[in-house]
Amino acid sequence: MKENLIHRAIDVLDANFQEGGFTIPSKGLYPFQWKWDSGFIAIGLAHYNTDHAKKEIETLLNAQWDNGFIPHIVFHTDDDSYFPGHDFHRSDLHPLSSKKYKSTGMTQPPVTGFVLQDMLRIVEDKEDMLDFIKGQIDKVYDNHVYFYENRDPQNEGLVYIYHNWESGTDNSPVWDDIWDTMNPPEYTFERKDTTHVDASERPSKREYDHYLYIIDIAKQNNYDDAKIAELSPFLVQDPLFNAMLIKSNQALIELYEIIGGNDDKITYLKKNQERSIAAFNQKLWDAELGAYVHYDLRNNTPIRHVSSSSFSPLFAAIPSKERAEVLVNTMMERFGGDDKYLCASFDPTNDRFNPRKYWRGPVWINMNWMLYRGLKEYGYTDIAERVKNDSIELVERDGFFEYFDCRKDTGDETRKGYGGDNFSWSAALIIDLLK
Ligand code: 9YW
Repeated sequence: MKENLIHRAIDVLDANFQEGGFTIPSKGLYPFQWKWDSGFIAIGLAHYNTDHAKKEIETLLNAQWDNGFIPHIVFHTDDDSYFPGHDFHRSDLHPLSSKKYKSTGMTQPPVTGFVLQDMLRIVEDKEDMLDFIKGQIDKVYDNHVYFYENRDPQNEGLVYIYHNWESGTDNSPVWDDIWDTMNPPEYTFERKDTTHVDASERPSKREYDHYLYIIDIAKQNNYDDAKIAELSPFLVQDPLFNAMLIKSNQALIELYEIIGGNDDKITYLKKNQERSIAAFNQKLWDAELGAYVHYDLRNNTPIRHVSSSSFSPLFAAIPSKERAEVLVNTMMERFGGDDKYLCASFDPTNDRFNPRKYWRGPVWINMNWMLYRGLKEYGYTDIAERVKNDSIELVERDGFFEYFDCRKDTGDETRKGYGGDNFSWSAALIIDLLK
């Protein structure tokens, strides 16, 4: 059973690996290279094809801009099965964007630092991997410097995202609060996602109007970070994004310590790490909800909802033992009923919860993988095992889909997962969970 699932996962990853040296998340639906997908995919690849794992990261980092920025999508080909493509995003507007690769002008959660450390954990030939890491790590470091120097206008130790696509959790109900503050024009465009996936599992047309409008404002300002901080209607300190930065900071510190030298970089990272963790605990913790929440920097107000992003700080060792206890209790009370798989992407007790729709409720394997690791680290072994087993059960029964219904009984005998099929990070992280 276990070996069979691993073989099927490997088939998914191999079929999605492209000649250009990267892996598409899902054929048709997502035909390019996505930043945080690449990281999770490399973790899976490291278990059975070190060359592909290294190539995945190398290809992504080749598309880095001269200011250290790493884009969220690298458009390696002219595939027109995805909207909005490179002609809408226009990365060339930024003076320091890559001259070689077309990309978006927004980023995604900074996972690459901890991914390098995981690749080292996984492979047998540590020396060979360390050589690879030595050749790449400074690019990831530059990316962290980019964040601290450009995405933290009030110098708080927390970085902002300016678009919901930067969060990785595209249509989370958390963003509804922000959509309420905006009134974008009605755009005319041809959706592609709904030609691949049932529209009931995807964001609405009106939500896409918001997504496009925020990009238009960034483009009018040539993707200038300071201008975006000043003008973007969407400006958020996201707990998931900042937890990934903190997790990756720690990985970079530990990797540089293994490599030796680099004292100035270690000092810079440690200084920011301390500030970031303190600010995270101070600003993003909601004592009443017993969870970490998003902060709307544009409107100066916390966005008080519990989502799977609220639990990601466990993976980055951010909460104290006591606070972790409160957080895990919140999770079990709201998300952990016997009728549900862990872990829904949005609070099942909230009116906005929808178990079928993308980031508004379904289970995502990447979030579960992080949660599993975090829970284990804090000593919640039984709950961690449940998260792991739930993930495996869902994939085994429903297929290597993009997301999964969190309800044990959906009333549908022929149930399947939702979104894209043969989805790369679901395959990659199942391999890591099973090994
Ligand atoms: C889109 C590729 C990406 C993920 C995101 C996920 C989805 C793409 O797919 O966004 O067009 O909306 O939300 O996290 O990186 O797998």
